[in-house]
Amino acid sequence: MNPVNIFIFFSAILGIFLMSGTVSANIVINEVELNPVNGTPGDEWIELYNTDVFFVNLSGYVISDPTKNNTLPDDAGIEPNGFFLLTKDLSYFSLLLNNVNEFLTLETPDGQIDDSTLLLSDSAKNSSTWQRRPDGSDDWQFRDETKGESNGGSGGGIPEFPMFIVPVLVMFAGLSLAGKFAPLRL
Ligand SMILES: [Ca+2]
Ligand SMILES: [Ca+2]
Repeated sequence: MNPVNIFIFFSAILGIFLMSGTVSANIVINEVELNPVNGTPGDEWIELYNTDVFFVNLSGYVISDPTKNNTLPDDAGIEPNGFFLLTKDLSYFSLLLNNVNEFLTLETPDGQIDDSTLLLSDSAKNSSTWQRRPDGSDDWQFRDETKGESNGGSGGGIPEFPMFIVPVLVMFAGLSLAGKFAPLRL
């Protein structure tokens, strides 16, 4: 195998490795209403966001704060780049959120921490919420709610490099290994 082919081959391996990093489920706690309009207990809600481009089954995921937790049921799932709301309308969701110094974590079914929030406080009984802006980013902002919808802002989303480059690298590596493509011989 000439040096070019070796380079392409290892590029493909690297691409597959990078792609595998994006294939793991990546669900984030995207928006949190700790203190809803009128401050009614039970009206708090949590918005999850799927940063990946494939459906994720949320069965067995656990949303928690330091003293309470809720496990998501078998029929819970989230569409690619979609949103999932945890509200009192769901019979299984009964997580009352603290207005002050609330800290939430999301665990995968095997107990791995998938995401967590900052230490959040919301003293105003209005429609302002804590939210990642843009969706899935590390930038938390306290602003008007976007329940079940994008938090707005620009940028964010999944890294596009692995998804676009990997199929190309794999194709060239395959052709190269098959001896059908050898554009440069050093
Ligand atoms: Ca509020
Ligand atoms: Ca939102």
